[in-house]
Amino acid sequence: MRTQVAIVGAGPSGLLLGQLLHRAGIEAVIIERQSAAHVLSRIRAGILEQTTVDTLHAAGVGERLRRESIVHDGINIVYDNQHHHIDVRKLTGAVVTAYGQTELTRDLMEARGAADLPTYYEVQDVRLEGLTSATPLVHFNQQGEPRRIECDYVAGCDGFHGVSRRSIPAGELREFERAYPFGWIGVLADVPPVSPHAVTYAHHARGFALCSMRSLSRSRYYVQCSSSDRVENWSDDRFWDELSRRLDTKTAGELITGPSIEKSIAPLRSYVAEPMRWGRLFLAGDAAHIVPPTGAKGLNLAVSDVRLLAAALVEHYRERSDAGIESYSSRALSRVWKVERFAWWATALLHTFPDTDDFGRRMQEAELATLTQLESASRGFAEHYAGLAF
Ligand code: FAS
Ligand code: PHB
Repeated sequence: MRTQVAIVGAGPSGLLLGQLLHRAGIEAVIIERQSAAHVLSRIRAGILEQTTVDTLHAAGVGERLRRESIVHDGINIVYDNQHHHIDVRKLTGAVVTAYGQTELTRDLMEARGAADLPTYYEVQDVRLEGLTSATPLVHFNQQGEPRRIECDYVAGCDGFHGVSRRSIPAGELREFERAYPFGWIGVLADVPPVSPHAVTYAHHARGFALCSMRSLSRSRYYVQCSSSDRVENWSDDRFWDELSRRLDTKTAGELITGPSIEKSIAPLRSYVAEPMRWGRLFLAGDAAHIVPPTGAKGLNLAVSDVRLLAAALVEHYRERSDAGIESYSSRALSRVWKVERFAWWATALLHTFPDTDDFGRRMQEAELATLTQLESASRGFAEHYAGLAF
């Protein structure tokens, strides 16, 4: 088959790119290793920046988000049994929006299905060929049948473990990585969120904790755990007890617990691959970079890549200009590195590290006091959290 853009991966990056290209009259085919149900079964991000919300509306998939999302004016920071609120709207004029990645992905899948756009799920053995030629090829198998896509460009939206980044010759790729000595165990529970109008980040000697939500009746909570920990070690009772210990007394007293409906451990890592383009292959989202979820940036950074890539491809096909294509990697990476720094800084600030000495702990406490008591520090944090302007 032939198309203009072959998209590898039907996560948020691939589906959003497909939707933006479709709205611009550009043909794209999406191939996905998993089933649609499996993609939707992953519980991941929950907080959207304003630019992400704007992009979803521009893509024509923001109606349910408008109805069902929860707008947050700020976020809470808890440490030393103190509870501080950072008023993001007052400090930046922007807000953040709670709307699960699962729902965003569902909205994109439904829009693609309604337009009957070519999407192949449960493909195997994806292989990219001719990426530095004018006619790259994407090979894959579906139900044992070998298939091939002839295209102008390939969008590698296949996440950290995908095939696209690995299709760039090792000598062409520069990789930067920081693995953290801990992970997050996350619980989804059908109980009202303890703080429905703001996400709460907690720093405690026992470790980091986070209180978020998916709706006013479904909560998402995390606690820092060892990177070698296993879900089986965490009964619901243990999880709720540990979460309560890491919150301030007032918030812990208001926590409503209940049976977990999902429980999983996510490793924390910072990772960037440069460049984000090689020949006719573009990388977007987790295929190119990973941020620790401490700053709620993974999904939002994927959306900002897709915004840039979609605009570059529209400019190529409509205006016969390759300026956007030529500058995609450098422009995307400029934002990627600023967001990587924020997520790395927030992770260092809020988590406990095994090798932190007494001086290091005092520095964390002083940084938290500065962040919550000095308006200029709060504003800097709020500007990053709400999302950097384009
Ligand atoms: P994705 O990984 O979502 O999607 C890539 C898609 O490509 C997948 O569907 C995969 O099946 C498919 N694929 C892979 N290889 C393929 C191949 N060879 N052929 C075809 N398809 C292939 N971000 C936050 O902001 N907050 C969070 O709390 C948070 N929690 C996370 C927890 C986990 C366990 C993980 C892994 C990530 C988390 N993230 C979080 C980040 C996450 O939200 C990503 O930023 C987001 O999913 C990025 O979307 P994509 O770039 O589409 O990548
Ligand atoms: C979530 O709701 O899953 C969430 C919120 C904030 C984060 C990370 C995850 O920083």
